[in-house]
Amino acid sequence: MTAPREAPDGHELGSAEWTDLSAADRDHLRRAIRLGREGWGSVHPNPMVGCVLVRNDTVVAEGIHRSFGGPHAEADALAQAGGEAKGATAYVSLEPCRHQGKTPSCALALHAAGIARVVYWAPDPGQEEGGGGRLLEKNGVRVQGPHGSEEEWRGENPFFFHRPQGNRPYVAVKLAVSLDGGIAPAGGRRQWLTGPEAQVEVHRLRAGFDAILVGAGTWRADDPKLTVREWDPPAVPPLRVFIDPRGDMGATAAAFQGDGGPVVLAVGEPAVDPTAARLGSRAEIVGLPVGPGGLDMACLLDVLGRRGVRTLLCEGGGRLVATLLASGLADRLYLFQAPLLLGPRRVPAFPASDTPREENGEGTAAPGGSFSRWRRVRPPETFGSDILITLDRSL
Ligand code: AOF
Ligand code: ZN
Repeated sequence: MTAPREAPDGHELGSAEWTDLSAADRDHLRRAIRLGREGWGSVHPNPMVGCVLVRNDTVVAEGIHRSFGGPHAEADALAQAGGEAKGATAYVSLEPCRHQGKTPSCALALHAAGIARVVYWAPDPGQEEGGGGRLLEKNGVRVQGPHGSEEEWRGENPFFFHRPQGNRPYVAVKLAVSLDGGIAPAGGRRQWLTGPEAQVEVHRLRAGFDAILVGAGTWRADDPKLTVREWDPPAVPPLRVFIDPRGDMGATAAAFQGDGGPVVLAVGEPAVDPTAARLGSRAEIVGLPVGPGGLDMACLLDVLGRRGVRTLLCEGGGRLVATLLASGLADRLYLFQAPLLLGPRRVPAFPASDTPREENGEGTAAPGGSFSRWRRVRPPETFGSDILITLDRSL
């Protein structure tokens, strides 16, 4: 649709530490990483991978893993290069796979095509998939990799490098915040904080997740559809999950009109039967234990994980986001900073009651909470007048 976003600059990718590589090597490797990003929304749960083939300082082909089950980046590049691949160097953002999966082994394909040298970025952690680097070396190909750190690899391919805990899906949180730290004007009225460019980016992000989640305050104020409208729709539209403790969502809600992924309503256990009777087949009703802080989010994530949701994007509101952050349930934060002030009666992004508390002034987290550190994944990006900061919870 649009060109893949620029790769992080060298510093952010730690390429200064790629000491075994020349400046030209680094450029080609960064290009491979950048190419891989075109797979967002269509390759998961596979990783995003790009490949650049270079012979005599000339790029002979660029390959991308474009769709789940489709050719890997190396196969895509080799198909374009034909005989030009002989003696070339392959720059790949992931260690070429050793195994025969849905597609043949990339390590063997590179060797068979006469590739002389392979430079790769991230190792493939898979039991069968990994080890392609060693296989290539055994076959007389010069191999340089991995480069970078696990945090960098995870920053680029968050789902692929995620280490799941139980059934819990990978959880990203998106929040648009005013300069004075609000998410909505007084009374929680609907108001777009970010501009159209940021909205497109949010739809692009949605396309890469299995499910989208919003809290009760947010759907009451916004009546969102949670569909992918401003980006190429993914093969499987994301599941749409609404928190609705009392089962209040009406059949006229926008989510029930038109197309979109299935709708899940997460309600308190007592509301299950009446809500199911009222909404019929419009929504799947999930009953959750109700505690003092609202519905049990860990339980919801467990249920969704068992239902096949591997990745989830929470789009607010503030209370839900604060709960996920404070209870250590969020892995990534997409923070859009919008250039406006909402004033003293704004709805705060992080309501005080839900943020982790210091106890005894010693910095211990509130029960279940954690003062987790967050690491910026890439330099801040601008979308129109808004700034996106992407942060991962440190390992
Ligand atoms: C590569 N290059 O472009 C990708 C790789 O079932 P398959 O054949 O599609 O294999 C999927 C696995 O292969 C995936 O889990 C990951 O380990 C690796 N992905 N490897 O050499 C690529 N996408
Ligand atoms: Zn492969």
